[in-house]
Amino acid sequence: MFKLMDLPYSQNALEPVIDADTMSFHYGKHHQTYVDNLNKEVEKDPNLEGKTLREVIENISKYSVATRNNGGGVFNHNFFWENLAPVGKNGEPSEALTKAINEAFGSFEKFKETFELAGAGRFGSGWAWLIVSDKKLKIVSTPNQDNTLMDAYEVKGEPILVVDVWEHAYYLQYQNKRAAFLKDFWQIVNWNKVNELYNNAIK
Ligand code: MN3
Repeated sequence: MFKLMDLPYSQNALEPVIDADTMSFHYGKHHQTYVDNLNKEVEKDPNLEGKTLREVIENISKYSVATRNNGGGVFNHNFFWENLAPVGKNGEPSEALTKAINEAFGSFEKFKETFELAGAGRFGSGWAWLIVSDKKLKIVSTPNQDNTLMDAYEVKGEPILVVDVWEHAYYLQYQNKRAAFLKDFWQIVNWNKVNELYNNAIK
């Protein structure tokens, strides 16, 4: 059985970028529902028994559509919460990551712009990701709860940074202004975590 992860901070810790109300619904209701619905699939499919979430995601083509949607939902939200940290306690991109970003996108500003556009341009619900693919940085967006670790998804790579652009991620605070949420998002990126994920991904 899968469990809802503990948040690495309190529900108001990401204010003013993500307020406690949004966090309470997003983590306490939406994320919890993905966990509950994934566990319903575990009850139906003995092949899910004893697997790690990562194993399920990497072999998602073997499982049901509900497992893809809810397993992805659990994995992506776990990843997202760990990608965030309170304003002023969120570190900075390492020298190695900054160099790779400049090589891939021309400048840090251009990288941010491209990432924001990937999020803003995702029609409907989904995610924008910074991934390492063949040791190079790439920005992609995925629909629904898909990610680039899924064998069934067309783009492959190790995620290092993600932002949730489902309306539930921002609507209580930002209403229809997804682009404004994406601009504010940079204030709470946990660069220490992103640096660590980058270092592991290029090994
Ligand atoms: Mn969400």
